[in-house]
Amino acid sequence: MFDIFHRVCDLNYFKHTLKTHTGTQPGLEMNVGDRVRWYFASIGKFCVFFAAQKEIHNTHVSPGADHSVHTPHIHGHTFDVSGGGRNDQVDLLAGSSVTGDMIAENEGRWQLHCHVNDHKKAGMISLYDVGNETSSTTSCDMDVNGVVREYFVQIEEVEWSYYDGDDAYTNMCASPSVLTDDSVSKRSVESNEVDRLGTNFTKARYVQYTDATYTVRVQEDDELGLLGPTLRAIVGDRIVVHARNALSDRNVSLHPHGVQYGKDAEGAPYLDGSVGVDGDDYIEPGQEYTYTWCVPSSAGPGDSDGSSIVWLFHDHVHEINGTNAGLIGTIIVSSRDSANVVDAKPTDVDKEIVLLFASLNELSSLYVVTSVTSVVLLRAS
Ligand SMILES: [Cu+2]
Repeated sequence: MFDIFHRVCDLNYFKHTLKTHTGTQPGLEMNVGDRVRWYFASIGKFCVFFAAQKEIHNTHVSPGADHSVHTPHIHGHTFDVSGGGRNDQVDLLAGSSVTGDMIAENEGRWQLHCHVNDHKKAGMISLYDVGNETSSTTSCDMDVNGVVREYFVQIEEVEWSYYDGDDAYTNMCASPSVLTDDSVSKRSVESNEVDRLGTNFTKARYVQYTDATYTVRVQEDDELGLLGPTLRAIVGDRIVVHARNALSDRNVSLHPHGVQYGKDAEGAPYLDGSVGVDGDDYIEPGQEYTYTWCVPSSAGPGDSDGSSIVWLFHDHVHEINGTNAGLIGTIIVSSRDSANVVDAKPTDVDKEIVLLFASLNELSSLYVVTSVTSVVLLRAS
């Protein structure tokens, strides 16, 4: 039996909202074991999330707004996009609609939000509730052939240069040879215009180490750039991430997409009844926390995916500022029938390259004050 949900949200001129109240949207409630069909749709200047049992028409169409790309993302579950593989978020252009089927299996209050930074910042956030009418708790059972994949990740402050001074841009999308002289990228790094901050910034990164002493770093692939380590697992495994916050004065977290987690391993503080209770929401400077993430079949490739699937993990304490600072990494999950058990890589892929396509806004970074101050001091000297 499918629960068919309908929900209308509005975008007014300045605010992107899910027409939410403080708390869950009425009707966004389900129980463990329910089969749920999500309808996501967007139409030009306003967005429509169909996702609740009864339809409530509260749509306001306002003139002028034109932010019609949305990426609604749910915490706590994944769904199968009709004709499009497994995901926990969808891409919506104006006039498009996407359907996703999921089985509610993770009890708790979970966030539903647009992953476009401006939209999230403007309030496009809601919650949905998964109750549990049975006495059994949500399980995180490993496959009999499953493996515990253990990672040691330290969150570190780094001095980062987008341009190394030679004929190469470090960790940018393009090399100088393919940029025209008036391109924004080239002007950003080469111009001395006063409104340019230059190429060197204080950033934060997830850095992988071999063990809990955090002394020996794991060799990184060059193309990762700012990206954190690629965490790997095979369906049926369990991922254990020991995380240590080495930043001097900022709380951080690791929030994963795709994999399954309980409220003690979500890494996202919001009004779900567990803020600050379990220790996962934020790791204070100098502190450590261990996240345990399960990798059930819903975290692996769907029927129309290839032999592996990639998910993000990122800071969710200051989701926008943290990711702009560089706190982003990936998780690659391989299917059980085509993975190397030792390294969890898909056996039918010769080489994997993980690339991040993102516009990092230094003015929205955790370190904006540090970076701007150092530029001002440098110019004053
Ligand atoms: Cu989120």
